[in-house]
Amino acid sequence: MKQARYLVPHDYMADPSVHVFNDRLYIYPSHDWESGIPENDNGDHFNMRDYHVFSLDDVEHGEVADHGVVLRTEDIPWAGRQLWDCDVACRNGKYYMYFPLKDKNDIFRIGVAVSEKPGGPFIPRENPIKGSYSIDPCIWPDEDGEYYMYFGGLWGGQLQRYRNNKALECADLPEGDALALCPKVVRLRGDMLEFATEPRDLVILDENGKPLKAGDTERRFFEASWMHQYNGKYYFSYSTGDTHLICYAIGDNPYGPFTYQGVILTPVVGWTTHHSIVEFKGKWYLFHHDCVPSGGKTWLRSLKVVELEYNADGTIKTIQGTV
Ligand code: FUB
Repeated sequence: MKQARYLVPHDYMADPSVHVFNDRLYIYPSHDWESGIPENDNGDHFNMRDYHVFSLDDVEHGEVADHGVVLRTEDIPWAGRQLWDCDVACRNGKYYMYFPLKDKNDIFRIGVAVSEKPGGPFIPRENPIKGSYSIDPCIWPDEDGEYYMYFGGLWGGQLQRYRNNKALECADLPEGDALALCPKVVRLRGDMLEFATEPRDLVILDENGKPLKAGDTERRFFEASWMHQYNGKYYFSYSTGDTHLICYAIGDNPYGPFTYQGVILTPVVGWTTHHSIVEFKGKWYLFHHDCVPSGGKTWLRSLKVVELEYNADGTIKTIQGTV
């Protein structure tokens, strides 16, 4: 599959988190729409208000089933605005959706909603996860039986408003030779509803074993965490935001450290780039989005999938964002 396939041509969907549940691929995207809010660096134009779930059993030609609206802001008791990139995990037969949403004070928190089925609907909890902040949760069910959440995002994602899991008086975004802000990793409690511990920094090292610097904007983390495993190694992938790349780093365990490896996806048409990587029926796929169908409107993104390939040494072959 050398040419990417658009998966939901009749609507705008972005930020796909994709998992195999019961031998079927389930896609959990953000749902873009034309809300009329002008574009700015804070991401106010990403004013999403609900989620759909999609599923399919053949990536290249299969029909994409729409499970309909599975969660809406108006059903979330603590909601302010902006449902951004979510993820879903299955534990003990229940499905847990993790979503970033601004609360009534315009602060991003991460909430949980629960379902008996992968296709929802998901019932939200009364309050967000205690101690949660920022955006883009990604859940990794590890072989050790524990579930880990990766999260964080710069600029509109508000990560620069925190240090050591505490809110700052004023946002502080490092620059130049200062160390880059790290994505966060935290183990989830057995009931999947709260953090089991304090979030930790997930450190990304360069080829000399030094943590990436803030000015290294083509390699440092910006948003869109994803985790997968290949040949026993942990692959942490992410967006570099304002340089529009999907990159990856490899580590030996869920906490890292991880060492930067390279670019998975070159820039797509649009501003944001966001992805997930999943193996299905013996092939690996990169799910992502671009703004080609909307004619380049950055807030109206469309879901795509393309095959992903590894080199013999375990590195990933770079995919052109234009295919
Ligand atoms: O969709 C809103 C935000 O845009 C996501 O949370 C980010 O990762 C970026 O794709």
